[in-house]
Amino acid sequence: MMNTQNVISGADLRQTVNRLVQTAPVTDMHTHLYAPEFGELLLWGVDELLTYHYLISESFRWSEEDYDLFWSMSKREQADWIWKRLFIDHSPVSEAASGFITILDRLGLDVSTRNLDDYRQAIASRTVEEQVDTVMQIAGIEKIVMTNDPFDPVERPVWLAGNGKSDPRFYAALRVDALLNDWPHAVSELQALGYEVQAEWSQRTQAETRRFLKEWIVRMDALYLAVSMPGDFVYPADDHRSSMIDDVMIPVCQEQKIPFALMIGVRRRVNPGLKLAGDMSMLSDVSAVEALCRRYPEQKFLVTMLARENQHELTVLARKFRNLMIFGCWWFLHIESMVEEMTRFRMELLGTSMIPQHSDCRVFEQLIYKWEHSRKIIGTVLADKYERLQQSGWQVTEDEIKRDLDDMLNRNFWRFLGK
Ligand code: HDL
Ligand code: ZN
Repeated sequence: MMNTQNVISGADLRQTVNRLVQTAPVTDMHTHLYAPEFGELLLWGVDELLTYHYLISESFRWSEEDYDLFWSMSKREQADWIWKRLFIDHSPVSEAASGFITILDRLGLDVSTRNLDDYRQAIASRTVEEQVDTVMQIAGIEKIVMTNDPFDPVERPVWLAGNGKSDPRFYAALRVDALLNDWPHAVSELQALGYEVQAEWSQRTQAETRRFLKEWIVRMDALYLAVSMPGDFVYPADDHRSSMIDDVMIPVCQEQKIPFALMIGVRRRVNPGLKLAGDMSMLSDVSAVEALCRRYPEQKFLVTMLARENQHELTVLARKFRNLMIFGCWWFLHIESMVEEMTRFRMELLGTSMIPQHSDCRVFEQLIYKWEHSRKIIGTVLADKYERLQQSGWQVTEDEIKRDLDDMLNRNFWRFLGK
């Protein structure tokens, strides 16, 4: 018999969901943020926020200036350049631009003054530790999963000095795109780190690449192994990617008992002049994910795809494979219209057995807007579904709403990891 103590009446339901969704603790399971121990890798403050690569590409739509002229500017000059074009000369109505305004307001700054130097001064008056604590509290973020790359010369020494796991709020994900997408470069990096690998796919090279992954998974206590793939990723195939997955990545993930995260559908540098801002999305092949899930039923796969056109098929696939956990509205899909569309059909097809969002934040204060906007949408969709249940006499309790939100925003991730 159900506990009728805290059944929510119809009139209070939506209000209760909205209250609970705004405060539900979140594990942000894919970000490019870092704990303060990582020093300059942790980006924060007004100039980093305004030079976010999303805003760089949007600003160039209002400029005929030479790309290299922009890249020759200081970070502050770039921020001023973007502020003028996206905020003063034109209204900041895009997701990323309006997000900057949301951040300023939630940090208690007076948005009506539009005085960028005042904002800079106010935020720069804090220590990075204070800003991390403040932002995580405002955004309701309990745990953050970083994106960690042993090939990064700035990051590697932090791990080798044993300082990567100092802050218990931050977790590692081992990211090794080069192993899949730029093997020649990976070979030179691995050789420089003392691993006996060669370009040809010998048993020794496979064993040494597995040793590299195992050593770094252990060193980082990595929660999962992550790679991003272009949309032309096909599997199985008689190519390097399939060999790397079958001979190295899957065996290591199975031995270390961690999920393999695939982020599929990026076409890098379609406009080289924009650098990091020049990446594009592309239609991908969901059957590659299907083949992996079927071939490795004991292996857990975390998957997100970049093209809107792939989302419904990927969601249907998740109905077929319990070792597939789809997550987030990634990158160009992290906009209100797509979060709404994707959250609706994901919930209609999977119930609450999915991870509706991750932030992908690169600059720390972005947690504030990326999560506030998404929480509202997730709450609205969930309330719609509860109301339909209620119309049929199904009564929802406050504890059940908390449970469902905790599943989607936190527990589904950790449960999938077996933690
Ligand atoms: O490959 C990735 O993890 C992407 O998220 C890229 O980092 C991309 O530049 C990004 O920041 N997307 O939000
Ligand atoms: Zn990312």
